[in-house]
Amino acid sequence: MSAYASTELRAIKNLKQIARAEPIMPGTSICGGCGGLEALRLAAKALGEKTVFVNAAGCFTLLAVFPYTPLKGSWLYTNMASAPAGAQGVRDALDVLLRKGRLRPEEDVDVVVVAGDGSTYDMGLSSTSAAIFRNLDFWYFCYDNESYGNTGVQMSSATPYGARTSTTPVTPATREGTEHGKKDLFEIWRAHRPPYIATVSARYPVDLTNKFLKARRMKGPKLFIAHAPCPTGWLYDPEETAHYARLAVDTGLFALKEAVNGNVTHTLVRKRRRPVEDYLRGQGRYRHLFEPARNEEALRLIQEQVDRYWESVKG
Ligand SMILES: Cc1ncc(C[n+]2csc(CCOP(=O)(O)OP(=O)(O)O)c2C)c(N)n1
Ligand code: SF4
Repeated sequence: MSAYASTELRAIKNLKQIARAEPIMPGTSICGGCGGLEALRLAAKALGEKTVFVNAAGCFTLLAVFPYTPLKGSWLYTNMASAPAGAQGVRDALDVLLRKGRLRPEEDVDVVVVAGDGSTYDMGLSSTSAAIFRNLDFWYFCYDNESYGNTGVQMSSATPYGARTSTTPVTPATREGTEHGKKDLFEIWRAHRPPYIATVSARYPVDLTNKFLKARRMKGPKLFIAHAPCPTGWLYDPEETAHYARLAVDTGLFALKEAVNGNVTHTLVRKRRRPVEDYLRGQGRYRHLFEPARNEEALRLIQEQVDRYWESVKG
């Protein structure tokens, strides 16, 4: 049960109302400064202890290396493509126990998929689509570090245009590194008509928490895409994770929004956005856009894409 149950799941207004109890113990094998871990920590506060995490292979698999886990909930490890299918098995087993009276309703637990963008946008998309289609009652937490981080920062279909990865290096023929844009996972899920979809950032913890509290009122598939700055893959100093997490939102590159029964609302709309360059500059994965010469065309394309997105939101 959520640590917020006593407030009857009413929206919180400020940081002080965020649960103090720490759901993730210190001493994990995750890199220092991992932005995804901070988002999961806040999510776990809102989810509470009665949770089964169903994890697709990736960086966060290091959160549960038998017999140790820093999380209070249970943990089930699956291969990259099958976490939603694993979640279906766990939910079905819980439902059978509930039906047979071997589990009391108050003992029931939430089933939460935890997966990186490689599983979420690529390998696990088919099993996710099937789980949403079956209206599985589960939560899906994707920490989107925009690459296959655990295996050496290869490109995923969540890697943004212009970022360098180990499989999209910068060469005279590929001056931008990654030439594709990010898949629109929010819209892919929305086309399946689940009750709840949200994007979240650990730098906006009140917004993140309220989205989890709101989703608790809904049964069925619930997606959270957490922006996950990754010092190891994005090549910046680990102490700057908060800086880049904030800039992603403040430049408009990462939009904070939700869709309740398909209706989209932006939960933060800035009157003035910072230029995207403020976010790109300083990350090693974008260095080639600035040095040895500025790639004006690529920088303009990225800015225009963001401006177009926010223009469409107004309309
Ligand atoms: C079917 C399959 N292919 C490849 C692998 C090897 N593998 C393990 S973790 C990983 C990267 C996962 O990337 P992502 O889902 O983005 O999570 P991250 O590592 O970034 O946390 C890969 C390719 C695997 N476990 N299963
Ligand atoms: S590689 Fe990136 S996402 Fe993975 S644990 Fe390290 S900082 Fe986090």
